[in-house]
Amino acid sequence: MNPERVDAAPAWAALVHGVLARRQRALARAITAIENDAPGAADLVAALRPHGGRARIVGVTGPPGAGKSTLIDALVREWRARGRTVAVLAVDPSSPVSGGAILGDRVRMARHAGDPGVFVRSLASRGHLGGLVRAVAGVVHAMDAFGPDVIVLETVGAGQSEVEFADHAQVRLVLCPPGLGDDVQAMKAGVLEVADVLVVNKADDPRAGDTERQLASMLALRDPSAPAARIVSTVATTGEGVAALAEAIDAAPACDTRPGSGSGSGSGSGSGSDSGEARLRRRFADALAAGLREQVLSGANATLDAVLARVARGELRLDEAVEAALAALARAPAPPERARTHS
Ligand SMILES: Nc1nc2c(ncn2[C@@H]2O[C@H](COP(=O)(O)OP(=O)(O)OP(=O)(O)O)[C@@H](O)[C@H]2O)c(=O)[nH]1
Ligand SMILES: [Mg+2]
Repeated sequence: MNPERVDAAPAWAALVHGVLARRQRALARAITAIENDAPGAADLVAALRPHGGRARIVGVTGPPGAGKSTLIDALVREWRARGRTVAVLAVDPSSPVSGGAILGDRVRMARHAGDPGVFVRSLASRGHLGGLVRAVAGVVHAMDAFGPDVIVLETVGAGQSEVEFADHAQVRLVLCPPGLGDDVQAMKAGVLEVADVLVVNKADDPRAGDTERQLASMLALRDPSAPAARIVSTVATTGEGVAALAEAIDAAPACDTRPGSGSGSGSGSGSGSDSGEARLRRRFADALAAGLREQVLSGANATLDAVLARVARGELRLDEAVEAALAALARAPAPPERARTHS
């Protein structure tokens, strides 16, 4: 591989040009800069961002081993057969380095190596989830500027973070392999709520029918104002059901989740603007929850710490403390632009 040069900020222009010219190597270098939060990387993202807006962004989440990567591989083949170009971003919030799963993905995806219509990249957390969340947003912008027809975002369903990542997507797939048993109920309700397509992958498993029925009854309980979700069964290893899944993805209403992207940039904006608003609201809620969590855990917020101290002294129950904290935050003045960056 070409040794990466760490270019100074003036080199962004060349890199941006390379990405827009659809040179994979330029995109790879741009992503490395964003991932490493290189000096001026925010400028790079800002330069690339206006060039996006074309790709349909598909999020794929589900428990470890559900078959996400195998299914994405099968979808990539299906899309390529339909003449579409694809970029895949695999995100592993649980592992500090590109671990086994992602390495496996690389091997699996190697079959697409040399195809200029397929670009694959993975990101791991390196122990700092906040950094990863930021990097993913930037990388999606870079991939978008590169101009593929489809961007796929794979995230392991290992915590609440998958909802955050899935909210970058316009169409969300949640994999529910058979054999989860009661765990289907236990699956993050939030994840099921935001799914556009529930995929019963590993449909070659005899328990797949049960899973489908369980999911169907859970969907019936979903908030009726939520957009309808479909259930599709697939066998990723053989490709069975993958064409139908591609159709379901095309048929799902694409909500524009790109913040500040109301600049009329073509077909990326879908019909469901209400739903787009709801998604932005959820993204904000998730990001806010993550931010509050960081502040509570680090002890950086004196207001929250004061409430916590009252819990420790037995003056407040936990639920009362939450109310008190929310009330205290509501009284706090809105922070000025670029409030303190650390405490
Ligand atoms: N029988 C069967 N096996 C499958 C199917 N899809 C995937 N698998 C197998 O399930 C295993 C896990 O597949 P992956 O694609 O790596 O799953 P993943 O969800 O990406 O896993 P992580 O990224 O580690 O969370 C592999 O051994 C696949 O061959 C399927 O439809 N049927
Ligand atoms: Mg995987």
